[in-house]
Amino acid sequence: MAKKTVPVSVTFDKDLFKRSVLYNIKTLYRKTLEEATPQQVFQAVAYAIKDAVVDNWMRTQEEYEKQDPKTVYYLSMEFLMGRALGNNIINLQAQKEVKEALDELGLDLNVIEDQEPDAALGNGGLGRLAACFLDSLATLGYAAYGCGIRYRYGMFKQEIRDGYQVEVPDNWLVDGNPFELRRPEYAKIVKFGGYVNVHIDENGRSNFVQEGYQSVKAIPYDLPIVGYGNGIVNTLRIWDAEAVECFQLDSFDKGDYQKAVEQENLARNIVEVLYPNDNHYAGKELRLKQQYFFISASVQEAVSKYMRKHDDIRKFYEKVTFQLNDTHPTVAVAELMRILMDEYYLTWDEAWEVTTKTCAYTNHTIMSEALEKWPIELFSRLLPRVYQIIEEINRRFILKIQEMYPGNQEKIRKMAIIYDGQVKMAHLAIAAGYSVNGVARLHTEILKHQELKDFYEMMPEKFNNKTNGITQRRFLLHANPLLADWVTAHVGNDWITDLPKINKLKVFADDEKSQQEFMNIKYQNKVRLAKYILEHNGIEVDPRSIFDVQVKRLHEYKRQLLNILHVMYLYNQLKDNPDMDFYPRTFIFGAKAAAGYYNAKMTIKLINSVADVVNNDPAINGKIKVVFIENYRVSNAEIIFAAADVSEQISTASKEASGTGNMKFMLNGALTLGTMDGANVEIVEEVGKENAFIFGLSSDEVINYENNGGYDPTEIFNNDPDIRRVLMQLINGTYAPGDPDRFRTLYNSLLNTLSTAKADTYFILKDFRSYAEAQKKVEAAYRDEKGWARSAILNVACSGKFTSDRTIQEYVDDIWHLDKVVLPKK
Ligand code: CR6
Repeated sequence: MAKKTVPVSVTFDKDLFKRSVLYNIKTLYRKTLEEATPQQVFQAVAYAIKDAVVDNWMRTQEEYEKQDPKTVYYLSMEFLMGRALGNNIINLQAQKEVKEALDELGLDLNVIEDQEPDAALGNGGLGRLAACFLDSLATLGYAAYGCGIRYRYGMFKQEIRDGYQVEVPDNWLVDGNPFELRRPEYAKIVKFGGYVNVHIDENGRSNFVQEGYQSVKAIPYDLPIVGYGNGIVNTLRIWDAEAVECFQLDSFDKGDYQKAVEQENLARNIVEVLYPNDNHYAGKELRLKQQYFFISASVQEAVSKYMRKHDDIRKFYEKVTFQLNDTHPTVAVAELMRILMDEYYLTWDEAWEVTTKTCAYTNHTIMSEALEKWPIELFSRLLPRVYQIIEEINRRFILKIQEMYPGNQEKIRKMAIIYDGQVKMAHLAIAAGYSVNGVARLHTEILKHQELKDFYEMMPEKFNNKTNGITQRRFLLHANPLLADWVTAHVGNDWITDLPKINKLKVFADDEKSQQEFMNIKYQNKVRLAKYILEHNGIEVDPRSIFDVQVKRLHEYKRQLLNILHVMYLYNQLKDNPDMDFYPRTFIFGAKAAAGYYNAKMTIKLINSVADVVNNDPAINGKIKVVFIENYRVSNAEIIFAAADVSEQISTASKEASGTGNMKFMLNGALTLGTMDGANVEIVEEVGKENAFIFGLSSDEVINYENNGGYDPTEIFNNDPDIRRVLMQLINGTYAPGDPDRFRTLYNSLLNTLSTAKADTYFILKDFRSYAEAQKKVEAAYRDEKGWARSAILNVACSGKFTSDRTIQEYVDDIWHLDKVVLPKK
C-alpha cells in the first residue's frame, strides 16, 4: 500500500506561506485579501510560491558552480509551458500544505490556478515536448538550460465566431509574469546585416569583422523549472530584445539617426510574436532573425559561462552540449564556429572539432513542407559572416561526399548544404551534429531508409532513436487528481518519479471492484469536462455517452476530416434508421489551425457546421453530439485527457513522427483508435493490440503508393454509395444551407477530377471503411463495461515506457553524457 517518499529538501512552511500571501497583496496592491481581485490573489499566491522556489533555485545553481557538471542547452524556438503555479506547487510537494493554507484564508486553489494565463510559447507537440523535457531534466537532477524566446504574444487565442476560427492576440504578459526574473546583467549584443571585412592584425593574422551592421540587445528572463521533490531548480532562459542605445534625438548625423530608428524597430519586431505554424515552413525573414537572435545570445552566454570557470575553450564539449530542437536552432552550428574562430582565434579544424562534438540534432518530421530552406540572398544579407562560415562547411562537406562517392554528382545534388540557391538547414544540422535522432522507432526507421537515406549511408553512426515521452507529473498527478490518488492507493506513489512502476496496476485489471472504481473516476472526470463544455460552448453533453476525443493541431495529415466525415456517415445511418441500436457518442474536437491554412480552417468550419445540424436534430434523440472546444491549449487539455474514453490518433501512416497526445490519453486510461503511425506503434506494442483499435494502411503501403504516383479515389467514390453520399453532402448544402460551394475545396482535396491535381493525398477515402469498422468495434467494446474497464486500466498500467523521464535518461546515456547532480542534505 501507499508508500511515502520523503521530500529531500522541501519543508514547506505553511504559516510563512500564509503571511507571505497577505503581505504580497498588501505591498503589491495596497489591498486586503477581501478587496483583492481574483487575478491579484493569483499574483500574490504565485509570488509566495516563487519565494519558496527561489531558495532552492539559488542552492541548485550554487551546487552546479561547485560540482561543475556537464550541462545541456536545449535550444528551442518553442516551449509550450502551460500554467506554472499548480505545477510548481506539485513539484515542491507542497500541495497539501498550500491547499490547507488557502482554505484557512478562505481561498480555493483551483479558482486561483484558473487565473493564470497559459505560457503558450509554442505551437503543438514540439513545444510541449520541450516543456516535458525540462520537467524531467530537473526531476532527474541534470544541469540544463532551456533557451528560447520571450515572445510578447504567444500562440494566438482562438475564438469561434459563426463556426469559423478567429485569431485573437494572446497578451499573456499584461498582468506581469510573477515567476520570471529579468537578468539584465547577462545581456548580449546580436548583430544583423552589414558586410564582412578582413583586418590583418600585427601578427599577420586575418580577422573577420562584421561592419555596418544593426544590432539588438538580448536581455534574458529566467523562469524556474522545479524538479519533483528533489530541491533541484533549473532555468528556462527566454530572451527579450531591446534597442542597443536609446534614441539620440540630438544626433546631427542623419545616418546615425536613421540607424537608431531602425535598430529600435528591429528590437521591437523581433520578439513580437510566435509564428503560428506547426510542421510548416513559411520562409519569413523575421523568422530567421528570431532564430539567429536567440541562438547568438544563447551560444554567447554558454561560451562565456564556460570561460568563467575554464581556460581551454578547446574542451568546451566536455562541459557543454547543445541539443537542436528541430532545424530551427541550426544556426547555432555556424555561430559557435564564428565565436571560436573570430573571438577565441581557434583554427578551422580546432573550431570544427569543438562544434561537431557539441551539437546534436533532433528531427521531428518528414513532411517536406516543414523543411527549412533559406534563399541564399536573404541568408547572406542578414547573416553575412555566418553565411561565409556555412559556405566553407558546405565546401568541405562536398569534398567528403566526393571522397566517398567519387564522380557521383547525384549525391552532391541531394546532400549539399547549399544547393539551388538555398541553404538547407537539415543538411547543415546533420553534417555538423554528432547525433541525429528521430522521435519514435518507426519515424527513425523512415528517416534512415527513406528521407535521410543518403546521410544514413554516409554516417550511420550518427543516427539513433529517442521515442518521445510526457511528464506524468503534469498529465496525471496534476491533471487527474482522482485517478492519481487511485493509482497511488493501489500501487504506491513510486510512479510519480518512476512511471514503469505503474505496471503493478495490471493485477487490478480483472478485479471487479477496481474496475468499478476506475469507471467511476472516469465518469466524474467526464462530468467535469461536461461542465466545462456547457460553460464554454453552451452545449449539453451526456457524461454517460462515449467521449471520443481528437485534440491536436489541425492538419490535413492528422485527418480531422476523416473523423468528421465519419460522423456525417453515422448521422446518415441514424436518420435512415432512427431505431437502430446505437450507443450514444460525444465527438469532441479541439484544434487550432495556422492562420493562413485554408483547408484546415474550413475543416473547423465543417466540424462546427456538422455540430449545428446534428446537435439540434431531435430526430436522433441526442445520440450523437459534436463539440468543438474553443482555444485548445495545455490548461484545458489537462481536463480533456482525464475525461476521454477514446483517443483518436488517426494520422496517415508515416506522417506523424511520434505524437505525444496519444501518450497522455493512454496514461489517463483512454483506448487508442489509431493507425500504425508514430508512437502508436509502440503504444500498441506495450498494451497489446486487443486493448486498442488499429485500422488503415501501413506506412509501407502509404509510402509505396506515394512512390508510384498515389492512388485513385474515384474508384471508391463510384463504388461505395455511403461514402459517395457523404461526399455529396459536402457540396449540396446539407451543412452549408444557402452556400453549397462553401466546402468545395475540401471536396476537391479528396476527389479532384482534374487529372493534373493529386487527390486525397492523405488517403482518407482509402482508409474510411477500415476506420468505420474500427469505430464499430469501439462501440461493441464499450457496451461490455467490464471489458472496457479492463482495457482502460491496462492502458494506464502499460504507459510506463512513455514517461519523458525515460526519454531524457536515454538522451543522457546515448547523446549528452551528463553528470547526475544530487543536492547535499540541508
Ligand atoms: N508537429 C511532430 O509532428 C511530434 C512532435 C514532437 C512534431 C509530432 O508527431 O510528436 O513534433 N513535429 O516530436 C514538428 O513540430 C516539426 C509536431 O509537434
